[in-house]
Amino acid sequence: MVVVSNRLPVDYVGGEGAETQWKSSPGGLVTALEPVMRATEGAWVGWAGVADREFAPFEHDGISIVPVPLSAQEIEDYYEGFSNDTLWPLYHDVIARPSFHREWWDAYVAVNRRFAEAAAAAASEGAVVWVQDYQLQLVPRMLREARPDLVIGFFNHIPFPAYGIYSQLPWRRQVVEGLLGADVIGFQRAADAGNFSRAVRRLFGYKTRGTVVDVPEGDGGVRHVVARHFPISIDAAAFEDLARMPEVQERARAIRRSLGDPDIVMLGVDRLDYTKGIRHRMKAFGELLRDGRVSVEHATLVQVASPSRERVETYRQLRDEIELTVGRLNGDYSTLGHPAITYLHHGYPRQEMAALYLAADVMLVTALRDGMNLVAKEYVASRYDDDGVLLLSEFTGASDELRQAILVNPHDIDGLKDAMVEAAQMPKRERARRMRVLRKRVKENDVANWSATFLETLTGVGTIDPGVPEA
Ligand code: GDG
Repeated sequence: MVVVSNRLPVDYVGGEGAETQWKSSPGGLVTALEPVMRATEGAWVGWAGVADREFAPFEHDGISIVPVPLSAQEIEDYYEGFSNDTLWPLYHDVIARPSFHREWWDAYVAVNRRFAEAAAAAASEGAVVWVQDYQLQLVPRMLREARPDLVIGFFNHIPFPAYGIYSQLPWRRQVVEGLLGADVIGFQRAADAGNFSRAVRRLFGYKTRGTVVDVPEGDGGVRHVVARHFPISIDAAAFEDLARMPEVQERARAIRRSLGDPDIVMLGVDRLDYTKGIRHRMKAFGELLRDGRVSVEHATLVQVASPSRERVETYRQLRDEIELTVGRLNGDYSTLGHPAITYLHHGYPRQEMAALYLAADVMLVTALRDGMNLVAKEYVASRYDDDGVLLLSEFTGASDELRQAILVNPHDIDGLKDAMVEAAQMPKRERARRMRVLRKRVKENDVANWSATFLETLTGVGTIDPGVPEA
């Protein structure tokens, strides 16, 4: 098996030649795929995270790593530009305005071709190749053209927008064509798969039956492509194990003490991204303080906003806005020893994240649009004590599964305020009842289950039943 993703599962940490050093960057995808990769002597194709450097392929922890080089200019145009300033805002329902630049598109095509070539060279006859995410949507078609023997899967980690929005993309046909090179195209939600099928029908007029798209081939035949949802998840057991560690529990108590021992700790954990609704939740919390519905002695908000895409202008502006809001709210409402908002612009080790989850009475996930949102699932997985309340935006993929959360529309600030108060006041029995159902769901569909389901579908193509129609 060959996995292709923008970033490799390892980071370059220095050294030259034989001294070159690498460190694993543990993420959900790596955890899920590691066992399969080892068992199949798999290869991982991706960028090492440093510009203008070529590295020879090497072995790391039983996985063969194939680095793809990117120049500083390509990082600007393909990654920060087309991926994160065109596709990202477009696919998240234009919450921010997407920029369309032809030079960015050219770089996207060139870089996708380089990834496809590297994958083609790494794959043995008849291998399974699994391409990840929106940065590499042209790779499936390029790979199929070079290597018709391969079985090709693609998984889109972010939403796929409705056609009215998608159709703004000047290269809308090329992108759909690129994706249709795969045998199976996976999405987070049934609605995303539905949006994709509609785009296929509108742009190409191909027939779709349930989850199957009939793609005409040059020889007059038809190739069946499956487009359906495979909701991604987390390594739930690993989060529970972390949360059960005595030192993590002690750390959770210490966190609460350091916040002035309030009755209610509310928590947000996000990459600092405009899709996550951080401003909306701060506005709602600020108004609750202003209205006197909560006081800083009673409730406090901790916001971890891990640094992200800091070279993209929209992200710089967002950071300024959030930091202005935090400063104002703290200036207006904090008292000595009782902060209104504790804002942390850092990344933390996973153990600290588990302690934060345990310390939080209310977890605020107020994304305006989010493919899945793993933070919601991590919170649930950590709460082995069946306590805590998850407040979850309807616009996350996670809300399809986590129905026992308090579901909110984050654009409705009054509704959000009421939901925050409801969460803070929820009786213990009700909290436990909801959390048990949420936990059952997250444990049943963990990330191992996700990858197994995707790969079973991929290796079973040809025998696929059209199944039920997607929404
Ligand atoms: C994309 C899609 C989809 C965050 N800060 C720290 C930290 N994190 C970890 C969280 C979580 C992950 O990063 C974020 O995952 P999310 O799913 O919440 O969001 P995106 O980064 O936008 O991910 C999303 C996902 O892909 C998977 O398909 O769910 O919809 O947008 O795991 O815990 N981890 C650590 N320190 C931090 O400070 N250790």
